[in-house]
Amino acid sequence: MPASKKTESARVVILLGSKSDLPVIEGMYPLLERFGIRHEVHVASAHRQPEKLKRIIRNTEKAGAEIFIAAAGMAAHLPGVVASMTAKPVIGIPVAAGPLAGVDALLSIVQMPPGVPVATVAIGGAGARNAACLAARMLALGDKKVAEALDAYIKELARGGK
Ligand code: RP5
Repeated sequence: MPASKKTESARVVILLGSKSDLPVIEGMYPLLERFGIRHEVHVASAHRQPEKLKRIIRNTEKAGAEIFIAAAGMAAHLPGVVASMTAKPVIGIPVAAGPLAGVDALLSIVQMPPGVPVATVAIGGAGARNAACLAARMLALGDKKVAEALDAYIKELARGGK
C-alpha cells in the first residue's frame, strides 16, 4: 500500500479501480496530510470485485468515513457505483488508462443520472489533487482546524505556491 495514513477512523476513503491507478493519486497524500485529514486507500474494482467494494464501503462508513474519493480508468463505473452504495459525498477522478487517454473515464464518471451525484474532477494527477482540496473544503464546513489549514494553503497559492 502507498504511504497513506491507515487508521480505523479515516474521514476520507480513497478507492481505486486497480493497483495500476496508484501513481495517479500520489499528489493527494501531501495535501491530505497538510489539511490534517485522516484517510485510507483501498483497491476494489467495481467490475471485478463488487462484493469487496460493498464490504469496504459498509465497514468504513461504520467506522466514520465522511467522504469517498474514487479513481478509475476506461469504462470507469467505480465512482458511480460507490455513489449508489452510500449517501455520503463521492468525488470521482478519471484516470487516463487506455487508448482514449481518460476521456472515456471522464464521460463515464461525469454523466451520472439525476439523484446519484458524483463530483467529477479533471483527468489524472491534477484532478486527484483537486479531489483532496474539494474534500478539505467539504470537511472545512464543520471543522475549524481543516478550515484554517485550507485557508493557509489558499494564501500560499496566492503568493505563487503550488
Ligand atoms: C479500470 O481499468 C482501472 O481503474 C484502471 O484504470 C483500468 C485498467 O485496470 P488494470 O487492467 O490495470 O487492472 O478498471
